[in-house]
Amino acid sequence: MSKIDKKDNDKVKDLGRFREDSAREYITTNQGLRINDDQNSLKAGERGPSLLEDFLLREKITHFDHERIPERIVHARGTAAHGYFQVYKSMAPLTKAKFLQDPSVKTPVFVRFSTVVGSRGSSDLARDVRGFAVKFYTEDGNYDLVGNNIPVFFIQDAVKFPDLVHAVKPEPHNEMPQAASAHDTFWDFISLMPESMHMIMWVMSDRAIPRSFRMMEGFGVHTFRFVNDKGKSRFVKFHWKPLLGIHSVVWDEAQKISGKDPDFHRRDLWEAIENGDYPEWEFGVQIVEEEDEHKFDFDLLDATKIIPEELVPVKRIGKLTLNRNPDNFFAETEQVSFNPGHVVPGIDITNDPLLQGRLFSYTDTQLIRLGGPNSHEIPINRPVAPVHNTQRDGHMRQTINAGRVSYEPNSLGGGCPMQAKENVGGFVSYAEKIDGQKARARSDKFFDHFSQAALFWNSQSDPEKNHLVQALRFELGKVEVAEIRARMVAMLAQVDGTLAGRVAKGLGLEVNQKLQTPLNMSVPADGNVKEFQPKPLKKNVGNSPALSMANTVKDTVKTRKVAILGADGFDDAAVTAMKKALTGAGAQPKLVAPRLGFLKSSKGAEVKVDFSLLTASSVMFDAVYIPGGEKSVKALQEQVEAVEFVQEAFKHCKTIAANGAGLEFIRACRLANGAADGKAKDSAVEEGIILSRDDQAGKIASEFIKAIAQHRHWSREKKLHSPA
Ligand code: HDE
Repeated sequence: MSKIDKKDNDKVKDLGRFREDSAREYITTNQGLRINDDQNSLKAGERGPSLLEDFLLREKITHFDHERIPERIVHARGTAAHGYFQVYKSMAPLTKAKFLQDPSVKTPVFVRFSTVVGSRGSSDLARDVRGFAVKFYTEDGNYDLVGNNIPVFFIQDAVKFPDLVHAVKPEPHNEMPQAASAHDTFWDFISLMPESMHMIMWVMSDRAIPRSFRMMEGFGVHTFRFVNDKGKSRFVKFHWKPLLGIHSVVWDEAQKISGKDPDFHRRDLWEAIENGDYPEWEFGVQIVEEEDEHKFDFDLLDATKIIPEELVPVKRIGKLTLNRNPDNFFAETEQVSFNPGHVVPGIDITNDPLLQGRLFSYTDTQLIRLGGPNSHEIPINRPVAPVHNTQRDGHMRQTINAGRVSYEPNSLGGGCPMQAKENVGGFVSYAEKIDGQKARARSDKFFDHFSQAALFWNSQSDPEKNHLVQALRFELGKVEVAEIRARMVAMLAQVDGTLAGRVAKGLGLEVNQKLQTPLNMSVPADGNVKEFQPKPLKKNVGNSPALSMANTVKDTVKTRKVAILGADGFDDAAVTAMKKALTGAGAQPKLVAPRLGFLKSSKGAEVKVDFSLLTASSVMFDAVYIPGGEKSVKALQEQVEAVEFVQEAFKHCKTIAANGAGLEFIRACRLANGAADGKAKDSAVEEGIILSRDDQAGKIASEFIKAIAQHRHWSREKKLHSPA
């Protein structure tokens, strides 16, 4: 048992000793002086000027004036939770990392999810990559797996990161647009960066608009190393697999959520944890033996490439559970600082040039964001492993280092603190053999920019392909400079002709196959200047089912939100039965009505309304149910918001159910095709529309639940849109 475990096996990182509890306490100054009047500043007479001597006022205002710190340059918008990680069985043959040895040990974690581009106050539903940063408080020190929900990145070398971020952030002259890549500077940059094309496929797919943080994958992105206690190293790629499956919203919905509830993802995570529906992910690893380093068509050090799961399967080795919300957003979520350089014995880095740059960047950025070199002492960042070294002083130092000795070697401190040999947990970098010439270059294999982009495209289902095309049309449609649009279409043509053709059609363009890449910048190791844009390797890239969300888990409605639309006189028995069935399956039925307060059911019972039609919208729900009760249905029909609610749920391909008099309401909504023809049958008239004349909701409940578990019913899309 580890030290953490001996204390309390179920314990998450204990911040208790830092937590203020003001219950039944007097208000004080920061010096502990009790304050007698916190309503009035000190004045020369009741109507006189304030006095400079008012130290109470000055302390309070000064503190307030300095409450804000710089937001993160990227990943500014985020939310986080505490939890724990448990390995399924000892990973000793692969790694000596202590937190991956003993299945009975629960390692505390703090996980922060984020968007990349927007400011701290921007919407959760921007089309963007999501950060997925995990801090493991292990007994060997903190291990940070600072990943994303997309397994590749835009660029191959850290030196391009400032350019990428400048291009995607709001444009510098007018600070527009906020939290969006749909503007000229981003696509100008991308259209000149063929290496970004694989990533572009992912960010233009629905992966970039997740339904929930709890329903997205996570990836370490880079290739790392596992090292076991015999010193044997293997390459490893890290994955997080959500147990609820991978699901997304649609773009129209995302834009509407941004207005209706910009905190949608933050709220979703918070509420799930408050409700005891703890989010879970399995930890997966892809292992590549050292001797197989060069057996792939791509370079393992290239962060724009994945190792397809069909080539190297993902082995699930443990589980992450988030079970506690932070007490204070600023103290924990804002002040947490991650760093890919925070590793533990058994896990090591590789020469991926993107990772190498990150190893510098995180400490550097935190020096200014958190105000000095002591941010590791902030409670959320403190390791549970003891810290001893000869670093001293600096802004806001918390530790009181006793004694005279702040250097090593020393004799006055008895030689302490001393270096740790490997057998007592000392970190020893993997002794990789390096033999090369200094060069500003990349290996040849980095230059296949399109094969994996094509692999991603080929692996998508038809609805996913349609969404990707629409996303590109939207983004490029917002671009003002025509040459940029044309350049992007030419770039897409290198990935797939049909893709480029469809995007071009939406933009009113022809596909021009000729790439216009004016750059000539790479010097490979052999010294020959290589064209920046090599000929794409036209390999048969095949298909990887693991890349399509269509193949994800669809067997649960756990935590799904279902709106029950009702008004006074709703069918009591039907709602009771439906609520029972939904709750039993783990979903969350919510009564949405024309007004707040209580509704009177058909039986005269008073039932509390959860949301009014003014504060709720269908984009906040996964499915809708319209019960019978003639009075209720009539009232809803007169309410345009209720009709829109169902029409929008239909448009976004969500499951809709109605029975008894509820069918009248469905008719009034004039949904496309069968569902609107006024001849609702006793069976579903269209995928995901479950209708029954019978008053008893119990009869359709299980069908309704099965349909909700499918997440969306894309077949309906064809009827709504002109073909994408
Ligand atoms: Fe980051 N990144 N990044 N990044 N990154 C930051 O660190 C950087 C990259 C990622 O919730 C910053 O403390 C460079 C890839 C996450 O606090 C900064 C490069 C991946 C978070 C930084 C990358 C990430 C950050 C900004 C290219 C996925 C949020 C604030 C070489 C594997 C962590 C901060 C949190 C944050 C630099 C590329 C993930 C500036 C230079 C690839 C999840 O240091």
